[in-house]
Amino acid sequence: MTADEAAALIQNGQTLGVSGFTPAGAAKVVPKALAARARAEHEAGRPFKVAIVSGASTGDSLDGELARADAISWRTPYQSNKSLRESINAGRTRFFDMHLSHLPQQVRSGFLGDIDWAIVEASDVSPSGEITLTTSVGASPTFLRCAKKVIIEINRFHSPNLRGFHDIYEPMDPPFRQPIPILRPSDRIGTPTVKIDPSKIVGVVYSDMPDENGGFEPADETTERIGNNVAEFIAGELHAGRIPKQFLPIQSGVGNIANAVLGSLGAHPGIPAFEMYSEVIQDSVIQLVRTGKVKFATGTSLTIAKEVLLKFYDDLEFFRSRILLRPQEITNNPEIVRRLGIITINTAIEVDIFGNINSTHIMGSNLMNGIGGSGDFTRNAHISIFTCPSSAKGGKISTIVPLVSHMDHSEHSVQVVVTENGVADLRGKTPNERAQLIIQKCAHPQFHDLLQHYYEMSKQGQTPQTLSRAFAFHEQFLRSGDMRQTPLG
Ligand code: 0RQ
Repeated sequence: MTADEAAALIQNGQTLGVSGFTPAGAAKVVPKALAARARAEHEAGRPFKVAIVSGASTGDSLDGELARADAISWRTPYQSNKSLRESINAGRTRFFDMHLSHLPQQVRSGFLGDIDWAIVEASDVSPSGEITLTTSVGASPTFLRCAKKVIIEINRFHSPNLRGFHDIYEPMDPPFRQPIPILRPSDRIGTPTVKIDPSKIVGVVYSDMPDENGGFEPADETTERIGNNVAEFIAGELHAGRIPKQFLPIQSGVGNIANAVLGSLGAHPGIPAFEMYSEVIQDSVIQLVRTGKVKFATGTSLTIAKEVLLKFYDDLEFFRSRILLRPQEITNNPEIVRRLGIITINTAIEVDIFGNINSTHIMGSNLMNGIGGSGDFTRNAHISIFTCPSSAKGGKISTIVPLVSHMDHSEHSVQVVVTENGVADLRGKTPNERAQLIIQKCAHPQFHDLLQHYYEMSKQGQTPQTLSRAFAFHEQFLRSGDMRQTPLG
């Protein structure tokens, strides 16, 4: 059927489980048609909004188009789209921010209500209901199994030879759950396709749209210094024997900084060729697989620029034994993250002097993207690292603050903080010691005195804090647009 015919089947108030983990593998043409339908309904004076559950973020044809059509009533578990962010922060879309590994089990358990439709991008579907996915797995196997009805978008932009790049495994739910038998990143435990009852498939729509991945900013001096600091730290840990000589798998977060950090890890002579057990496989990983520095990479999405993906498809047989996509419930699974001993590297929006991390909110109130998989990995890591530049917005914001304005990862989960200025190794350190380390090693020199003053005036108890001044930096920014003007209180 056409995308318009598929969109016409969807009713106001229904819940859609959509493919997509980042824009990779996201449903594209049906959501776009649905946005047009919503606009037409609104113009006719009728309400039209749907609830959207995805693997993680999606592309602009889904989250962007639907948000601009004011057609998303409720959204979970993650997003990174400008229009949707605006809709959420303005209160037009209700957003539920959740750990990505939790999503499939919560869908199966009915915590999020019924899934009326699964709309899933595929590279192939057989008459018996065997579905080969494309550049992401995310939560699609669960949506396909749990949804009442299914629409498949066959995307001919993708290689028709993707069978074998996916390892589909859905654990049994408690009390019947078994150990997940992954002992090495490259272990395969499932099937290459998702199998469903074909009678649920009410439509197949064809498309040829590439994934809507934006490229990355080239590494600048700051991100390069952050990357080098991370690489030096990890090489030092290896040298000191705190990372075994066989090395450990790496997880690296999303965004520009994460992409630059991976580039630095790849270039560092003291770091051996390594494996990745991660969530998102970004551009820099593909390059490192080509050079042999990354021996194997598994994730739930292949989030790479169009040109990089086309070259990947040219060399598909080279990558077949080196890249594997799994459900997010498996890539982000705490059991496996802890068992494999993953070194996790994620990005913070702000860090406080005690090592608490805010990954999701700007000035306490406004959502940026969401917690994503950062909590799944951080809490269970062998070594958990957070990176960020020491300042933002041209130096007007210190990313090191007295107290985070929203907390996603607490001091109990965060072991190492890295900025372009240095590395604060927080393992075994008290809150007082942490504060001194983070100010001295990580803060921007412009903010040293302000932070040190806050610490000195607060110095008492296990965790020194002056509650009336803890958000003075944020309050100053909201007043004048510049944290540097924060008065010494
Ligand atoms: O603003 O977009 O207007 O330029 O925030 O910041 O420095 O470009 O960083 O692209 O790496 O994203 C935490 C958002 C970082 C991301 C976050 C402003 C800054 C800029 C973006 P502009 P950068 P990145 C899963 C991993 C949560 C999910 C996660 C994220 C914009 O990494 O969403 O970790 N993480 N998933 O100027 C105000 C501050 C600011 C600030 C930065 N303190 N105040 N604005 N910005 N700090 C696990 C995987 O395996 C993938």
